[in-house]
Amino acid sequence: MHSIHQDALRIIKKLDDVGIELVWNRLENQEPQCGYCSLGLSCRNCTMGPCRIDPFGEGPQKGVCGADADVIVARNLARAVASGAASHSDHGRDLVEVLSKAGMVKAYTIKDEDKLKRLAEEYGIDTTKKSIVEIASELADAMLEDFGSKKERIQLINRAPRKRIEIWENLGVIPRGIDREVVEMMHRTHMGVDNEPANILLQCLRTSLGDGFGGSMIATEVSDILFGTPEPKTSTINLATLKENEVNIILHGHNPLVSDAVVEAAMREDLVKLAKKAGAEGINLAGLCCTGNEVLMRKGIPMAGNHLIQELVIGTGVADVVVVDYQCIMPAIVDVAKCYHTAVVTTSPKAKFKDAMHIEFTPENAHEKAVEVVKLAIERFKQRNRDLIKIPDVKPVELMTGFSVEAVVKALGGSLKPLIDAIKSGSIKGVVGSVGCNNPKVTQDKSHTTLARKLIENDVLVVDTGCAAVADAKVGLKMPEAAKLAGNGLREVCESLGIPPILHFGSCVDNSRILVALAALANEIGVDISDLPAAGAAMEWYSEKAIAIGTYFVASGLLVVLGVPPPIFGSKFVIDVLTNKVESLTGGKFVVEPDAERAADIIVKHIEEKRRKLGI
Ligand code: SF4
Ligand code: MSK
Repeated sequence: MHSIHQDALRIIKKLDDVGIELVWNRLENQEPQCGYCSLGLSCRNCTMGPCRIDPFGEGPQKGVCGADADVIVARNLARAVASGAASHSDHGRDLVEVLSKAGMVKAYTIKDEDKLKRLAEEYGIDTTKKSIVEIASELADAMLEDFGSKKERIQLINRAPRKRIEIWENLGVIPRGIDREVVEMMHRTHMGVDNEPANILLQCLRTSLGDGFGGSMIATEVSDILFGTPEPKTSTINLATLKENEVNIILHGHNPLVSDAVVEAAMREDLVKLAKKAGAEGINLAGLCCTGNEVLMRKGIPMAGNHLIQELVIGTGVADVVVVDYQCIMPAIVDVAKCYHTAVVTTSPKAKFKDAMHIEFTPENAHEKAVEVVKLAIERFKQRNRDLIKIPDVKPVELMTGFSVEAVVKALGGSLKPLIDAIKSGSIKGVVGSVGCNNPKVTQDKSHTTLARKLIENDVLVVDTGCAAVADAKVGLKMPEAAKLAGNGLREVCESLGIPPILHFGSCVDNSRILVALAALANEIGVDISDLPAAGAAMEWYSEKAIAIGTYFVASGLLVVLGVPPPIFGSKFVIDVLTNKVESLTGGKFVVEPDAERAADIIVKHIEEKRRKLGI
């Protein structure tokens, strides 16, 4: 089965009936996928190759240059970590560049001045007698130095507990600069540079930390400063959030810079009037993937779905415009859109799509371009083919969102102490970050939701981000009423606070909120992150960004369960390091377990073990 959800299954059938090719068909067309690549045993890092290593030991055991299986597998993994870290971090840099202009351009102002000042002070900036615009500009300059300069360490790494920082210092994996670690990773994996697999894997830790405590953390913090720190609110989710009688604009990608401007424009009275003149009852917005998570967390904009919904949303026949920024946007949506009246609009000079319409957003023009997108959607609304319309006949599911770390602390009455007390008393056994994507190799959302249900049953508080968060929301796990599915301890805590047992922490870059929360918990208790009864899981991951996230969780001392096997099984050495030896270095490790029930058992056992060691 492709998905556990009726909304998805109904549109898949509709599109299948008319022969529109979807991600699952294309996966089938690719099968059998290359065994060498799946094991990480192929290399095309230079033109003496491409090379591959025979996993059965009968064929070649060395590439043309002499690299063996361990080197090739480690190098391939390293390049994936570098790409994932680069993606989050470049997203962060875009936000910092806008921060430097905030208040000076029409579309972007400072929404959270307190957070701006707190961050500025954390960066050592004197905020007295300075205007908000001046502070924003100075903070942006200081943050840009984290990307690449002569610094010895990035600023926000200092949020980690002292013991954790010492572990990293001893391993030599403190990131010096966000860009620097990515560039060095690419350098090391060039032919003839770093040919010691253990050394390559250490640089994986450093590069990923430059993402988690660098690029991603900056992206989250600056998004909060520019667009507001999320607070709890309710909204709705699934394909039934699309409205037949309204102009539908789908917001897809990751960076809130574009989606936030479009949300503002869609609320303008003159544009709503224009939509009504075109025969619509209004303008409806729905999010996809992480840009959807961003506007859901801050503005309560409904969510159409997660990664594997992106083609299906067009298949409803009512998506008038799909406006995208970057990351996780399948080129295939342009092909599906050709069968409908839908315009796919790209907005970034670094993410153009063949045959899509390009409306380039800059900090200076975002306001006008957002209006242009809304007007385009109104025009496209008029061109809908009524015969092709089918919104799944299901009810939108309600959800609660907006749990920034600040919001959690506020809900707890101003400090983390009540949470620590609940953990100590055993009402809450531990905390798990459930993160990552959808992957067509896995029934959509089955593993995410199975894991989440089993964890809360065992009194484990789940915080989720990205597509995992969307999965949990679609089955109703993000409403306070879901507390009745939790064990008695967690249930009581949730009911007393009026919160769900699964807290939405945001988008992919917002995994940094999980790091901040765990670091704060560890600091408050006076232990290291690796001592906490905590873990991470990415049951349906697909992207290189997820590899970077998993790696910075492991580097931070967490057990991380992966539901989709990473391409490392061609090297016994790399498997042994990542699933075993790394634990003696960082306290964290990877476990690969595709079965979500078993994954939950592993995590619960791990949490019990950590509790035992803490004596609680
Ligand atoms: Fe082959 Fe070595 Fe070149 Fe990779 S770097 S393609 S293993 S020769
Ligand atoms: S959108 S990286 S599919 S979580 Fe962040 Fe979802 Fe994964 Fe993209």
